[in-house]
Amino acid sequence: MAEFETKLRADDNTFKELFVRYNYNPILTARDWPYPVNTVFNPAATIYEGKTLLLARVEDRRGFSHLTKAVSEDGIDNWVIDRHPTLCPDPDNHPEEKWGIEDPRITYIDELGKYAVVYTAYSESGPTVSLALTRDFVTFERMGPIMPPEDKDAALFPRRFGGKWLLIHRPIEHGAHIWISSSENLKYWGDHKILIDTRGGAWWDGSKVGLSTPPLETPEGWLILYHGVRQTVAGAIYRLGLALLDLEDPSRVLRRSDEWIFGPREQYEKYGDVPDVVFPCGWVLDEASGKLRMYYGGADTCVAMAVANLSDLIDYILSCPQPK
Ligand code: BMA
Repeated sequence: MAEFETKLRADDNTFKELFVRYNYNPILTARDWPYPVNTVFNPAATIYEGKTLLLARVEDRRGFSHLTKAVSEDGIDNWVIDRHPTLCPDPDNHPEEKWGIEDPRITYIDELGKYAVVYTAYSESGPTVSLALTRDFVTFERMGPIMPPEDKDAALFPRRFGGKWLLIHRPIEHGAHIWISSSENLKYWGDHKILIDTRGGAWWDGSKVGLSTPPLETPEGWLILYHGVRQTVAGAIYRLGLALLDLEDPSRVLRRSDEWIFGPREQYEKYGDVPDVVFPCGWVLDEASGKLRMYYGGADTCVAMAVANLSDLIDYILSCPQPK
């Protein structure tokens, strides 16, 4: 028996995970919320006034989502949660938000001195990508839908390339691939191009792919974390993979991981409203330590965190194949 246990431990160590889960996951659940909600998941993340700010998707008991912020000094615990929703759907002025707003991604845009929050607006016309700008996460300037439905999983790059903004997004029809588009004014988008395709068949990302966290600028290129979905007879499995985009022309994919690097394993990832889902919408780099904190939804029910060394992620993605 003792020998068996030693063997098991040895086996556990043979595969070194790039992202290590926080021991006290989940970090936020519906029970922590200051008002009654069904679930809290898929948070965006950024640094605001030196603190970690999460903008979580909060689903009420009708099934509609809104966004509420939680702020922490160290990004790990002692979260201070807004007493009321931070950003609510506004169906009177924005009918595309009738069934809620979901899955935000935050990018700080230096040129504007504002944070861009790109989120999924949901209504009977299907999910679509909407944009709001804010300086303080209290008041928001809504720019409305920037893509026609069906589209989701979008985030902005923090700066222009050759005078144009770039957006990564995922139109749903025709294979559910990840696309990249450009704009001169953040409102009207064109030059649409497939960036990362679904690989079909047996692949872990065979049925759908979508951007997870906003692109992270590194000297080697833009680091991309994306989710891939595999449909099985038991349902869908949401896992994560990495890609690297060219620094000056992010429509060029330099590398893409063949294997998934993080997937549902723990109770809070495997059991919940939607089983077998890990779904990050934000990550925060601690420059001093080089540690990257990824915040993700577990099973569409709670918020969890996992940490990686950025240098390990870069070493790993540079060892991955160049897509043909
Ligand atoms: C996606 C989005 C996510 C969700 C995931 C798993 O399409 O709706 O918000 O976490 O499905 O249900």
